[in-house]
This record gives sequence, structure tokens and C-alpha cells, in this order.
Amino acid sequence: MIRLFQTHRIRRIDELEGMWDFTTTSEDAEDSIFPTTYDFSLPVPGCWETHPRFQTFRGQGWYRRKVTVSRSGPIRFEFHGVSHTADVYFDGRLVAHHYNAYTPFSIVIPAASEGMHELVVRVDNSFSEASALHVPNDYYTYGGIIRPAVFEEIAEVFVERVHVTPMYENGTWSGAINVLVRNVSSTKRVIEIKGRLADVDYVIGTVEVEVESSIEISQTLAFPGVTPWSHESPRLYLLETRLYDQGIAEPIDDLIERVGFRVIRTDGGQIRLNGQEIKLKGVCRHEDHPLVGAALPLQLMVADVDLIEDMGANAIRTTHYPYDQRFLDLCDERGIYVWEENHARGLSLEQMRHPLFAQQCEDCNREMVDNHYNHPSIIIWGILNECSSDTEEGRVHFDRQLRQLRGLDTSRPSSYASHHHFSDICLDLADIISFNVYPGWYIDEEPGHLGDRLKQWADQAGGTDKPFIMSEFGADGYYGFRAPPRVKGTEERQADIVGKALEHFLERPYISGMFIWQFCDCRVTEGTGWLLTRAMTQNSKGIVDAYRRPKLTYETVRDYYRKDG
Ligand code: ADA
Repeated sequence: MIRLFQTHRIRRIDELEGMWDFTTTSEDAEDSIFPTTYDFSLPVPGCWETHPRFQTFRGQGWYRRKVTVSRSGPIRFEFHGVSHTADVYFDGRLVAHHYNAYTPFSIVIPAASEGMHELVVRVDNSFSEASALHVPNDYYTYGGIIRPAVFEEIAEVFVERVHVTPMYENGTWSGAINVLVRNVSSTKRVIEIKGRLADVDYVIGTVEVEVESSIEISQTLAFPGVTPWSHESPRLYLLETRLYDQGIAEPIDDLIERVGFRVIRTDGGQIRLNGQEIKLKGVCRHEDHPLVGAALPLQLMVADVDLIEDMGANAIRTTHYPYDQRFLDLCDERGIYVWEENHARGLSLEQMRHPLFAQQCEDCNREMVDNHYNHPSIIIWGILNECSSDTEEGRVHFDRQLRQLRGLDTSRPSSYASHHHFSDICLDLADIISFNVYPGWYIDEEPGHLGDRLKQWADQAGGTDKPFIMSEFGADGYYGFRAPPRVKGTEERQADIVGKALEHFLERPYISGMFIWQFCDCRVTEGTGWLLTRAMTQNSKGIVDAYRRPKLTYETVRDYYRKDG
């Protein structure tokens, strides 16, 4: 399953879910050498670490399967996440190269012949020189086609994407609809674009699409009868877009998106949804589970959301990368507010100097916003968690990326989670000030006191009148380790630390949101240096353990989040 709703009625799509042939080659194998035999069979979506032979394998894995084209014509593939580098071959010919496990990419083959074809994906999860963002880290970079993939038979002219920006003016809801239409044929085409939303049919317009090119068309339409989207009432609408060859009654292509009508603004130090102040009571979460790695099936996603809701949380921070769209669909449905962030965790200035860093971040930002634009649940775009926002050289990157985000989307505020307390020099660049703090764990300071000092300092360091978020706080707690002296690492001590932080943060009106680090324990890369030698090779600050068994902290969080209105 790719999304939680049907995305096409006209376009023929086939999910590429199932068993694929699999083999590995050594890291130094020549690029041009295809494997001759595939001795294994692995599920897609999936991580190869779930196979006993590949539990710690880092290198190149090859996936192979057949696809059947039912008629000669254009076809398209969409991969929602390949970890972390993909080279896609169609009948032995390289048709795509993509870096980053956590963003989708697509491939169009303008003229495929009818019949059976071979699809091969070479997947690389090695920490090579070509990778600036996937580096050994406090989470695990798995290997494999970790998110759904789909095969489509498309028309020569098709809808590449639709973005809808909800607006509320003079008491009426409207939507700015932007459609990207692509022509892969060798003739110029005149195309009519029509749509349907909330039982209203409308015409978006007519465009001439040149040979082998794309064109955007925009139209703002009023939707007076719609019910707005919020946490309390997460009302969603399907938006169906159809393409027609001019004058012909039968549509040639379609795309169904799902939208919610809400506006999100920051104003006078508050986050406002549809004009009302909101407070984010959230958790940070990694997409990770010991049985499936980063390839969580829908059932496990739903179980996570159920636990998060049961604790009384209303928000999730997608640490430290863009998420699987099915999870975002769930958040749309449940009214869970999402801070979605790009993929960059704890990169030092030296790591930010990597020659590919800027480009790889830019690609990730673009793919994240472009693909997730319509999710009403996403209310904040985040970048560069705990990177070098305390240096002039780092500031150049923060500035550039925050500008890029604004260029891609003016309808949402942006932020970044900083750990440079009292030395950050980028606060003026973001719409929301966010600090990762670990009182009681990495530092000994009363959480409220630390919050007050940071807020006071931020106010004169570029943060005046901006909402203020505690983007991380927490403590390790090893599941099952209980001890009366409540020493560090016990479930008791973890609950004490998290409880104390919640007590202080929830009562401070200047704090617009908080995200506990973290929802579940997660696997980390094994290595040297304190971060990579964590006990059990996992980050154990989960409120639930890796298998989602609640620790003592679960009840503590539930008490605080639920009792706070
Ligand atoms: C940081 C970081 C997290 C995690 C956490 C910790 O704040 O953003 O990814 O590493 O610290 O557990 O120390």
C-alpha cells in the first residue's frame, strides 16, 4: 500500500510489493558488472537486515524482478524510499540514480514495448565519500528498498503533481490549485484540466504542452462549504484532477490527492492554526523496529500512532528525515500535528564542508516539500538538526536552506532544532525558535530555569516575538532495569527526568511546543566515539522500547499530556 486512499481511477498502477530476487556484491565491484546469479529472495518494501545473512551488511545489494507492460507506450516508476542510493536499470539500461533513503523519486520511460521487462535496482548503503548526509550516526542507515514502489502505465500527457494551498479570507475557504502537466510525446498537445473537490466539479483551465516538456497551471477556487481541518476535527477532502485531450469527453489521466483546509501562522510568539493558538505536545520518533528495520508496515505505523495518541500527545517530529507518506496520511486522518524535517543529524562544521552537503540537502528539501506539500498535518518544516548554527560558515547553509524552503512553500513556518545554547547565531533566520535540551541527563539544571534562561537569551539573539519550542528532551531508560536508588539508566530515573521537564515546560506560556526524545528506542550505527558505543547499540531514550513495550515513563507522559487541556 502506497497511500491510505486510492490515488488513480484512470491511470493503471501496479504496486511492486512482493518478493524480489536479491544478491550482494562487494563495495569495490566494478559499476558496470551486473551480478550473474541472484541467490536470495527478499521482500519489497523491506530492509535486507531482516535476513539472517545480512543483519549487519553494509555495501551493495541488487534487487531484480520482472514487470509486464500491457500495451506499448509510456510507463513510469515511483520509488518512495531506497536506502540510501539507488541505481535503477530497465532492461539493463541505467534510467535513474538517486541519493537519500527518505525521499521519493520517479522515472518515466516514454516508449516501452508491450511485454515482459527486467527491472534491476542496485542499492548502496555504504558510508562512502559520495554520501554527506548518511553517515555513521545515532540512528541506523538500513539497506534496501525500504518504502513502497509502484509501476504505472501512463498517458503521453499526464499529471505529474498537484499542490493545493488552502486559504481563508473574508470568512470563506478557498484553495490555490497548482497542476504540473507533462507531455512525453513528440507532438504538441492541447489539454483541458478539470477537477472535483467536496462534490463540486470545476475547470482548472486549458494548456498547450510543448513536445517533451512540462507546464504548470494555477487556479484559485472558492470552497465555501468545507469544514476546516484541525486536531479536534481532522476533516479531509479528496481532490480529483483529470486531464482531457481538448474536445474529447474521455479523460486520459488522473491524480487524486487529499487535502485539509487549514492555515498555519506564527504571530506574537504563538503558533496559530485557523487563528487559534495551539500548543504542541509531541514526541520525536525514528522509523525503526527490530523486526523490520526502517520498513514499517502499515500495522506497525498504526500501532505507533495509537500509542502516541493514548499518551495524550498531539504532535510528532519526524526525526531526522522525511517520513513514509502512509504515516503522514495517518497523521492527516488523526489530526496529529507534524514537524517534518530534512535529513541531517548532528553534522559538524567539518561535515557540512563536505563538497556534496549543500546539494544533497537542497535535493532533500525540494523532494520533501514537493511530495508532502498537501498534508494538512505538516505545520512546520525543519532543517539541519543540531548542525553548526553557531558559526558564520554554518549560517550560510541555514540561510540558504531556509530561503529555499520559503521559495518552495510560503504557507508553513520553518524551524531548526539547535543545541547551541547561548551561542547560536541563526535564530533570526527561522520563524520558530527551537532548542534541544537535556536537563537532568546531559546537564544538571532545573528544566524550567534552563528554559527561562534560553528564552531570555533568544529574545535578544534574533528570537523576539517568535514561538519557542523545546524540540528535544529526555533520558535513557533501559527497559526492565529498575532499581530503588533510581540511578541513571533505570526506568524510574528516566520517568523522573521526563516528568520534571514536562511539569516545567507545560506550565510556561511562552513555550509553544515540546517534543520528547524519543518515542521508541532505536538501533544506532556501531562504531567508536561515545555516540556509536551506546549500550546495546541503541539509543535507549524511548518512552517505549524498540518492540513498543511501555517503560515507566509512558504513564508519566500520559499523566502530564492528558491532564494538560
Ligand atoms: C540529540 C539528537 C538526537 C539524539 C539525542 C541523544 O539531541 O538530536 O538524535 O542523538 O541527542 O539521545 O543524545
